[in-house]
Amino acid sequence: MSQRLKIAIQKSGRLTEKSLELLERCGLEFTRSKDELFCFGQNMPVDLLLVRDDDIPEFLREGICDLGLVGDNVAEENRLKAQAKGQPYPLERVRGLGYGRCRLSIAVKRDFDYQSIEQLAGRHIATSYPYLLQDFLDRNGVRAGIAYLSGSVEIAPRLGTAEAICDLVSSGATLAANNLKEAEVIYRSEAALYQRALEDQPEKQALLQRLLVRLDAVLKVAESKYVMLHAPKAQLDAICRILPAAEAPTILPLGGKEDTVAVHTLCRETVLWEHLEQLQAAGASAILVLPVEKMLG
Ligand code: PRT
Ligand code: ZN
Repeated sequence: MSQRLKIAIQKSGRLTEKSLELLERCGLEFTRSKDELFCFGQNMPVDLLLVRDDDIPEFLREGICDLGLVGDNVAEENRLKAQAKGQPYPLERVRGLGYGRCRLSIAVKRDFDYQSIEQLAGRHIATSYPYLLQDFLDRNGVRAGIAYLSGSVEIAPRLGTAEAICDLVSSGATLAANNLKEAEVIYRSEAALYQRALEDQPEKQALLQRLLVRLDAVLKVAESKYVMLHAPKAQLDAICRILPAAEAPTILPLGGKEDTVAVHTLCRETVLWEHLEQLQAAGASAILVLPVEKMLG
């Protein structure tokens, strides 16, 4: 029987929708129902396991699955834990996936006059990430107490169980709502593709390579936008310099307008509202930003 590649993704949480979407954009189709633990790959020998995100590194280590889409924060915490226990950690980060971005930060009460990490010496920090936190404290030569909490870390200072916390932050709204402020960013994270060692399984390895070609194409397209605009000829250079990671632009004449041209180009980095504002300020008009569906070469 030919071998099937097993990919673990989060069953239900912040990464679930984006992970499924990404795999679908790679052309994978599954017979799926969200409350099932297993999704069968219909058009390629690639199946899905829907699990808690914290279990993904362990599933990879034990060979229950071959690939996992998981936050770097979870993978790195597990790597440090294995390292501290002298256990092997045969996982490899294959690609960053660009979603699930967050940072692991130390936060203190808003009225704490925070200046430097030394101020945390001898204090208690509540966290769900004891190994990443310990690693950061060690690298900075600070000795502090770590209080492990599996959730609701942000309420620890209010309960008086810790003076500081170390938790994931994305918008910062949770910290603000709990009267806390960010003091140190100790780790930056995004969802990433991890694999276990597959050297002894050439069939699975070949499948992974096929998947990676598609994944790279999908990731490349994700940020790319096709931009069209009208530019006064005199401002053409200035306008082209604003376009992020732009290819050589196509410049077209505009019927009935001597001093204006149309500019078409592919931007390979995210086009932000700030870019559009700058383009407009430089004299561009009729600015269109179009998504790119597929791209080869
Ligand atoms: O049930 P399961 O164990 O699978 O899910 P979970 O509850 O452990 O994880 P989940 O779904 O909350 O997060 C999954 C992954 O998403 C994390 O491991 C991170 O890699 C990533 N991620 C990105 C985040 C956040 N952003 C995030 N903001 N994970 C959690 N948060 C939490 C944070 O802990 C805090 O409570 O959101 C709050 C802060 O958000 P802001 O926007 O208020 O700053
Ligand atoms: Zn979790």
